[in-house]
Amino acid sequence: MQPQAHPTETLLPDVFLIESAWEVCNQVGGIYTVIRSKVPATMPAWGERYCLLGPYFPNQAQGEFEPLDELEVHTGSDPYTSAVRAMRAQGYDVCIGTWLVTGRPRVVLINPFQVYGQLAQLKTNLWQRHGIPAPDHDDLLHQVIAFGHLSKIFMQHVAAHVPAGKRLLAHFHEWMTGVAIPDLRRERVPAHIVFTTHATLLGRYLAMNDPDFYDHLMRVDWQAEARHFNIEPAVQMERAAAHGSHVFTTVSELTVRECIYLLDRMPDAVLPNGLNIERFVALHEFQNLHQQYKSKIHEFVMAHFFQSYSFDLDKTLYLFTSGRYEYHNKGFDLTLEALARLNHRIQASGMDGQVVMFFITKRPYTSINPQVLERRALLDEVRDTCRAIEQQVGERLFYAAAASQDHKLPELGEMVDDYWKLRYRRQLQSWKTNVLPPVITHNLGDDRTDDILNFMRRAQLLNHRHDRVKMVYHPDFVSPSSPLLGMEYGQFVRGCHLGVFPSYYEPWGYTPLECVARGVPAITSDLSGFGDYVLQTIPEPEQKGIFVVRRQEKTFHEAAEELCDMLWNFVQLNRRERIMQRNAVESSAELFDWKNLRVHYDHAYGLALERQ
Ligand code: G6P
Ligand code: 1S3
Repeated sequence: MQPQAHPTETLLPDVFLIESAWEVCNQVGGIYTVIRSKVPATMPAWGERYCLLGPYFPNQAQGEFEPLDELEVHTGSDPYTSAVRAMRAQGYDVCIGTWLVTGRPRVVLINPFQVYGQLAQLKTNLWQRHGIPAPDHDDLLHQVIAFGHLSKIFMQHVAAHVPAGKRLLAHFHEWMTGVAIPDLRRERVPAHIVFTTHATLLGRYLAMNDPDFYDHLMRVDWQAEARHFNIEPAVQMERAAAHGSHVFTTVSELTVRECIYLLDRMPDAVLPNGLNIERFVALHEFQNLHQQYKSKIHEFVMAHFFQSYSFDLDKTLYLFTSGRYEYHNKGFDLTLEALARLNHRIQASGMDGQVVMFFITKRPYTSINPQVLERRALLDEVRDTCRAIEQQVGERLFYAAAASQDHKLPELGEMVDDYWKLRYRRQLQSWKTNVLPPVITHNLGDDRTDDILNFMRRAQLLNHRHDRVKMVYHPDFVSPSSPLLGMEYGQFVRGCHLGVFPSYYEPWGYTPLECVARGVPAITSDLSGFGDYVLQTIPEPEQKGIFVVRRQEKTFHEAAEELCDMLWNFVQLNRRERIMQRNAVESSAELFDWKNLRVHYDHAYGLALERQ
């Protein structure tokens, strides 16, 4: 049963809430999006009683954190400022201020390195008190252990400063912050503790390495596997946090199964992830943005392909996938297989038009491929020449119009100087080439063993003129400073026609949801938390432009065929149908607004307050 929405402020006015996450003011992956996007829906309910806690890394915090005025730190009487003062009095370096994101929440950041001198003792304590081993030479584990110790001290001080009759809720995300939980329980710090795991550590490793992960899940010997993958300390921390919390939660029903079999605790609640959905007052505005950013993608595509051969951009569809480079888990393998099949289908059908597929991920590379940069630079020169001609013709035409006796349009070609005509011709002659457009935009550190490239080579998906599915593998995130796709990721998403994310392992998966929030249709899978949630909550999701590939109990080839069918149906839509589909997608985005999904957090908090 879905918990009912209720205004937290009227129900829990006596509660202070700390949310602790490694990614507060420190973007690493999806948890940053969870915490940050939830703030606008959290602040109206909790206001001053809400505080985020995270590790302090100066370079990361630089652009996102604004420290509180020292006078306010000295005079503030709330439990958080009081706790910071108390810690500083003990000699600790603790920052308090505002996270400069929509909603501007209170945030406390603590530098983990300040207790590195005590690491040996902290590790001994972990082992003796909780049986958690901690090896040497693992810096992430060291940071986590140090931060766990410091957060415990902070929580102790906050608890001591919570006014009489009021209560403290401490919500930890992931094992990296959850490591504080065992000691908080051991020292009986009066806090109601919630722990959320966004994926199980072992689940991720097993899914990456075992093609039958879901079949074997029930029989996994967690300790043997943790040792096998050399991740036992982190797995032990995760288990200790799961078992030590009053309320244990995760992000999807799929991860619930992992928690049961790999962590041996059934989660008390599922907290699905949302976004801060911002809708335009006028519906056509987001459609206009699609057109605007699609034009920017056109520029890239012209530069990349037209030197070798051209095609009709008006009949070109932009598809993309994106995410961490986990070839199998993110479903890149399935996507490639389906694209190869789609390529044949379009060729065999004689259908007009083509697809350009972007793979946006992050791989070690040495440089942008100079050939790709050159293609772009040459096209820029062609454009400069066109602009010069346009200006010359414009001025001469205006003069001719004013002086005209017969009111006829003059021959425009005659208005161009020979210099520009020659330059135009020479540039085009030297620009055109027979070399195929590269399938990858960068020079990879190791391109022989790259799975995406190897598939393209094997399947001959190499941007031949006759290929109707063209490939652009961009092994770096999209950014406004890039000379290739110089725009924000969100703008790139808007400019595309369809996002393709048929993951094999994905506890939640924000990428399709980020498409939906921008009115772009998306494909997900029933092995992703998001896809599973969609199947449970939206009847006929395909009517809303959300397509779920069935991968549970299906072979790879069955799933690839279903994905290919979905892509095939999509490429056959006409423009009007695509516009209508985008409208339907956009209108469903509100279902995933934190304003509606926050209720699951409220429910978990209610549960935690009943337990101690
Ligand atoms: C938006 C714009 C329209 C444009 C359309 C193109 O809806 O408002 O002016 O024609 O996008 O859609 P397409 O799916 O072909 O990129
Ligand atoms: C995890 O981040 P990830 O990409 O390592 O948490 C995300 C937020 O809950 C989730 O969307 C994702 O599936 C998990 O894998």
